[in-house]
Amino acid sequence: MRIDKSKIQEYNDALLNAHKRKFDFAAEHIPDINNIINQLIEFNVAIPSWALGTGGTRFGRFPGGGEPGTLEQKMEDVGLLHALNQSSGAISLHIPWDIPENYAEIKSLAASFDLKFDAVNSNTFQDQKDQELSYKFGSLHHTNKAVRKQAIQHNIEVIKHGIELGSKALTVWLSDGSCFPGQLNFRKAFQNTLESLEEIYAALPEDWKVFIEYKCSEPNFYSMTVGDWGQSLLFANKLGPKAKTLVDLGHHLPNANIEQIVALLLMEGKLAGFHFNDSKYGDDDLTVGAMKPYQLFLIFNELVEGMDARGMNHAKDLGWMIDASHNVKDPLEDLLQSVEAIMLSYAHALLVDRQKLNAAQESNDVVVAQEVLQNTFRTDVRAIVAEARIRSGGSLDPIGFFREQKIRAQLIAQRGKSSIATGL
Ligand SMILES: [Mn+2]
Repeated sequence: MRIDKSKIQEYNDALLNAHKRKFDFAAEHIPDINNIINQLIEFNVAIPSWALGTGGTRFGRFPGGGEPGTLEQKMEDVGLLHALNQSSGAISLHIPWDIPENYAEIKSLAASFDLKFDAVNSNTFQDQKDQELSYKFGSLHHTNKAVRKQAIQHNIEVIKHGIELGSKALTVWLSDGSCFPGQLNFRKAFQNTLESLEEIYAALPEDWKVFIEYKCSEPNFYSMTVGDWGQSLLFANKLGPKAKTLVDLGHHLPNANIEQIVALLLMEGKLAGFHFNDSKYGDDDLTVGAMKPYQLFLIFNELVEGMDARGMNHAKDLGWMIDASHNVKDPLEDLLQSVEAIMLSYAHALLVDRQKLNAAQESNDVVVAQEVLQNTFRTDVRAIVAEARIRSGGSLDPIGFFREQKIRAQLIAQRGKSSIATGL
């Protein structure tokens, strides 16, 4: 379904006076507020094609109805999110869950929703129907060369789909690893993976990148062949300038200092981008900012500082994507919450008084350094983010609008109560 822009306008009009008061108050002491709003307008977070249906756990899945059953419907859903928040202008496809059949049609559909194609994602963590060889014991690291070959070929296929759609990056996440001590020769596993990645790297077009995602555990519980940022960076450095490390917030051991990892990867020019989610215990795939909003702000603080130090474009020079889907919420409402949390953290990071923070760091004034960050974090920037949203044609209150317009009920009416998103 498509959102009628006049309905958004109508809904905004009723809320405008109250918003204006909040915005004026929030903006009062920010000298370059328009510059900050423009940066917020530029910033977009890609939505993965698998986040539009209800996720599940291994215990069950409880779909809420009206889920997108085709790639076209998934794009419609991302278009809907983007119409409401003006910050979700890209979709990240997962192959083979979402193979486009007609590139020209899919591209023109994307253009009609003002969507771009973000990184394409390969999948060698499952066996597909009719697949010749199994990935039970891994893919790019497999002891059997024929299995590695099959996985390499799949990644090259994914690149080909991406080229047709205008993507510029391939994300490789491997479930390769071992569940028991002794199962694997770590060095051989690394070398097999490197050789496989070299073949994939050689198939990348000139202006493409390969993002190497790491994860500390799961589905393997003793070792992961790309288990942390050190391993990913080793691969990225050996492969060359087109290879970079992708950070997924849920893929670390508990209490890892992700902001420090980000700072150093950026310093090395090796940070590919982000998969946003939140977690309490493991790879929980919870809504961004739901558990550790201060950590998210600290990460954005390092991102903005580090990108500015390298003269990078915040909106374009890293890949930004949500990677979460869970069991109990309407996936579209959840994605609106996640994007909002990201925008709030980004806004906070833009507001940090860098001069004061730098001076405090240089003079080892620990208290002032902490004050600078915490005062910023405790500033209410919701009206600033909302102002950016309405200036670009979005809704003042995306979730309020979604509920008022009964959008899920409309989707159920169109697609049916039992329509299930493909892929998950
Ligand atoms: Mn991820």
